Order: sequence, then C-alpha cells, then structure tokens
Amino acid sequence: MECEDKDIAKAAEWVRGARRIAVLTGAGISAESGLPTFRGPGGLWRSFRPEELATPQAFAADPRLVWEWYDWRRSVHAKVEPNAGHRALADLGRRAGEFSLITQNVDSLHEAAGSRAVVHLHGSLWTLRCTRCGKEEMNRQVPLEPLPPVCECGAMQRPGVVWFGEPLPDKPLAQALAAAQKAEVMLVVGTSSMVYPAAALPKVARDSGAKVIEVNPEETEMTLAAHASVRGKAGEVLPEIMARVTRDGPGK
Ligand code: BJW
Ligand code: ZN
Repeated sequence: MECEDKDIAKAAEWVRGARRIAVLTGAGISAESGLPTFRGPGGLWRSFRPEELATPQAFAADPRLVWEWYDWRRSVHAKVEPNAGHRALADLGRRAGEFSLITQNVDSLHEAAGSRAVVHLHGSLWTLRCTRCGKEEMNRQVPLEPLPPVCECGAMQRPGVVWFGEPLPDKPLAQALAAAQKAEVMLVVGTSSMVYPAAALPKVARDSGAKVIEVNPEETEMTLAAHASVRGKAGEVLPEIMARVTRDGPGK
C-alpha cells in the first residue's frame, strides 16, 4: 500500500481507543466498486455540467433530460457491488460502541455491505418523490417506465436526491451534526470536502474535540485541518486500519 505506515498506525490507535466514532463518506468510497466520482478524473461533472442537471432549475427547465441522466445512473448503480472499504466500515459499525455512518452518497452500497442506520445527507437514487403531493417511494425499476415517472396522484415524480441550492433533509442533518459533536474520532473517507453543509461536519467534530482522520488518495480541502491524513484508496486503507484495530485488541 502506498500510504504512510505511521498515519495508519495513528489512525488505528485512535479508532481502537474511541467509544464514539463517526464516519463521513463521499463518492470516493464507491469508486473501487466502479462508480464514477463527481469531480476527479472521469468524474460525472467532467462530462455533464452540474448546473444543467443537478439543480431544481435544471429539472424545471427540462425534466426529461435530467431524468434520462438519473435513469442512466440508476442502471450503472444497479450493477455494482460494495467493496472492501464499505465492508470494513460495516465491520467497524459492528465493533464500535457508538457508531454513526454518515454518507453523501446516493448509492446504497453501505447498506449492501451490511451497515445499518446509515445517515443519508443527499438522499437516494432509489427514492422517487412527487413534485405535487411530496409522497416518497422506493423504486428499484431499471430502466424506469414511464420516464419521467408518475405518482399515484398523477403528477410527475423527481429523483429523491438533494440538488444544489436545496436544503438537506432535517432529520439526517440533525443526526449528522449530533454525531459530529459527540464523536471522539471522525473518519472522513473519499470526499473532496467541497460541498456544504456536509463539508462542515469534520470541522464541527474537530472543534468539539474529535480526532479527524482523512482517507483519500489525494489532498483535499480538509487535509490541513485533519489530525491525520492517510493517502490511499478506501478499499485498501480501511481494511488495513480494521486489521490493526482487531489485531491489537481492545483499546481503553
Ligand atoms: C477516493 C478514491 C478511493 C477517489 N478511495 N477516496 C457558493 C455558490 C453556490 C452555492 C454554494 C456556495 N457556497 C456554498 C454553497 C452551497 C452548496 C455548495 O456547497 N456548493 C459548493 C460546490 C460550493 N451546497 C448546497 O447547495 C447544499 N444545500 C444547501 O446548502 O442548502 C442551503 C439551503 C438552506 C435552506 C433553504 C435552501 C437552501 C446542497 C448540496 C447538494 C449536493 N448534491 C450532490 C448531487 C446529489 C445527487 C446526485 O448524485 O445527482 O451531491 S452534488 C455532489 O457533490 C453529490 C455529492 O454527494 C457531493 C459531494 O461530492 P463528493 O462525495 O465529495 O465527491 P467528489 O467527486 O467531489 O470527491 C471524491 C473524492 O474521492 C476525491 O477527493 C477523490 O480524491 C476521492 N477518491 N477515489 C478514497 N478509491
Ligand atoms: Zn403525488
């Protein structure tokens, strides 16, 4: 693995000694499952302009275009499996005292890996929401038929995700803030830390006394503020941290 051994050792020691752990994940954790990230090489925003597709204004202007993009992404997501990074976090969730897994991802790969009570800040690709009555439903049909999909009330549905300029859902945001405030350790995995308010959570955790550990092959907006930054892929670094946590036995 190409990451610094001392950073991994430090991360494992902090994780092992913590009673309350929070994890914030982003698109990078799903990259090794074959899902493109948003901003890196090959990222989704390289081929599509976000303001054309991921805003309420874009949807109002051309719902069919936006729905075609989401329908294509659903077809890609339907074929992928969780990777070693997702599985390591599911393992950590089973072992940790208090554990919160907060994700910006709209995939359900954490759940597929066995994580429970995942806090979804940006919604889900598999949820549809009515543009008139607001009713939400789970829908795994690929491809969607009809497109755009229609609610039982007769109005068009929209993807159940959070677009730029929209507020994050109240309950997940409150859960995420509470978890950040009480965490002793926060792992920040596979996110560029550019999109707010999610990007503020590690800062909240740090200001409340947590050790913040970043896991990312690249430097990010968060790197300088983190107590440890492990340069590497989530699917390699997280299993290595877990191997050391379990090998070295219980902490405090
Ligand atoms: C690996 C790896 C491997 C690779 N292992 N790592 C100025 C102007 C306009 C707006 C704003 C502004 N300043 C702030 C704002 C607000 C705005 C914002 O933050 N904009 C910034 C871009 C500046 N935020 C919002 O609008 C949010 N809402 C809001 O603020 O509401 C306020 C409000 C209150 C009351 C009323 C009304 C409003 C909403 C944000 C919604 C974000 N939505 C998206 C799309 C979701 C749906 C969809 O998927 O289509 O969420 S955008 C996109 O970015 C997606 C992601 O969840 C999010 C974060 O991206 P992420 O996960 O960090 O991915 P990448 O690609 O950026 O990074 C991947 C990382 O992985 C990289 O670092 C790689 O190195 C790494 N990596 N391989 C580990 N193997
Ligand atoms: Zn409806």
